[in-house]
Amino acid sequence: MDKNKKILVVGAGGFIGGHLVKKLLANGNQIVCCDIKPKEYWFQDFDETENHYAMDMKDILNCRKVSNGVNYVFNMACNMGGMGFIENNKAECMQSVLINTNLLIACNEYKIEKYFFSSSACAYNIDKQQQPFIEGLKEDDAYPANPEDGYGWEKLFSERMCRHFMEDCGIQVRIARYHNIYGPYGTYDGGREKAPAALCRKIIQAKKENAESIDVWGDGEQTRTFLFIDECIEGTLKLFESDYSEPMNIGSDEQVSINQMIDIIREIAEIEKLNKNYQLDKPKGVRGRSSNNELIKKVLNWSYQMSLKEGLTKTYKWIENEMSQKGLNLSKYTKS
Ligand code: GDC
Repeated sequence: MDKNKKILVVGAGGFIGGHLVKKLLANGNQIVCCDIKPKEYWFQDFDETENHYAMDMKDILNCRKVSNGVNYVFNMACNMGGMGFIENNKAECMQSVLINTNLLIACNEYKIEKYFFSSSACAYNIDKQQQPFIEGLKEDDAYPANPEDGYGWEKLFSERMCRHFMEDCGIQVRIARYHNIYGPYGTYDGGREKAPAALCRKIIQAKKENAESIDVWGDGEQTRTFLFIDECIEGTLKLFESDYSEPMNIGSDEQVSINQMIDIIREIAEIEKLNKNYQLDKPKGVRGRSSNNELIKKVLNWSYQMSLKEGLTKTYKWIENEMSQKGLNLSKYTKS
């Protein structure tokens, strides 16, 4: 990354946005950060950056205000969460289309050089994710379109909006489809947490209380691939610097069932036995999801390295430490 470039990170107070800002700062870039969340809810907050707290990027005036004079824009902002959130807040999730739309309009007005959009594995056709262990989803598998209702439709639509701003207006775009990114400085309670953080939290709590079981959504046989945050940032920057403008998977291919992931976390917690209380009426999402990583290997010569166990160990330790300092449900930003 050219350190002379001034970069806007939208969603800088969030999980992936915060890690991205940290990396870009280390590179020496000048950074403008903004997020709809007030200051106290930012996961990472740096003194060296120009920070705009509680700034709603659904408003085009705010998009114009912060896009003026920057070279690059990373759109890491959307109203999102794990299955518990996106399944029950589809209208909220779809409104993130305004962030992408207004940002692209502002970026075109100010002739910014390059635009990054953080898309999701939820953009993939759900018909291809009905079995627990599936072949990895290739980028082409998003079409014919039948994505996750609400959140996934917004992602797929916004991907296409990026494509057409590139074709019609000449903005360079880069689009990543993230496959369940996890790690420290993310949500672990409050309703928006994804499975890795939620299950770490439940096991930490069970250990503390000597509980014999934890609640698990579904029958635990549903599968996913998960990618550790540091590797997500590495892949993101590689993609950004490349000349590849179509959507690209950024994920691992270590596909595990939720039951298998729970067993990995149980070992990290050094608990011998833990029963699973399956809650079949809770949000489950697709039955099986896995990332095919051939394209990123071919185009960027990049692959993830970290095992799920290693990444979960780092995540577990961070959540354990947070819970011992702050407890549960203390600082969760739930208002959209
Ligand atoms: O929430 P998530 O990580 O989202 O859930 C994965 C699976 O884990 C689901 O089948 C869910 O039912 C199961 N699960 C079991 N127990 C629990 O306590 C729990 N909490 C949670 N959250 N899940 C539990 C995600 C989206 C993201 C993002 C990624 C991209 O879908 O929610 O917004 O875009 O996909 O890959 P997941 O993987 O279905």
